[in-house]
Amino acid sequence: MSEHVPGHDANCIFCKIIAKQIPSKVVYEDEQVYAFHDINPWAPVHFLLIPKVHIPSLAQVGGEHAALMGHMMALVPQLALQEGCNPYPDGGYRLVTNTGAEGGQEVHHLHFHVMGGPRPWLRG
Ligand code: DGP
Repeated sequence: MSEHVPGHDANCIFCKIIAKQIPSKVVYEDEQVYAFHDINPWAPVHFLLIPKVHIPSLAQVGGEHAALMGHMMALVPQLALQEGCNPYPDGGYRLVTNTGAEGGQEVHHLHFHVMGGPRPWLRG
């Protein structure tokens, strides 16, 4: 039997990763967010940064999430360097959030892909 936890979707794979019901390679964790290596990396550095609260996608983000979004954006440059992306401007990284079916979203828990490292890997 599973207890209902506010902000947690028991059927969501990323909520299960946050709850440590599915193993992942952690990059960073605090009370609000979790970051972990993508299981299918497209780049030498590829991790996902997600809020712990279940938000299906960027389409559901509103003003009430401003502080959380600011926290996540401020973490991106710090975690990118921590994970081995080279410094701006000769290095850098790509930040992507796929949103909805036409945006190519497969996992419906908001996530930011952070991808970088030496080329060639960049598409488009
Ligand atoms: P998107 O298309 O933006 O929804 O990408 C979802 C990403 O999530 C995809 O790059 C693969 C990754 N992913 C899916 N399932 C798992 C998992 O169980 N563990 C990890 N580490 N990554 C996963």
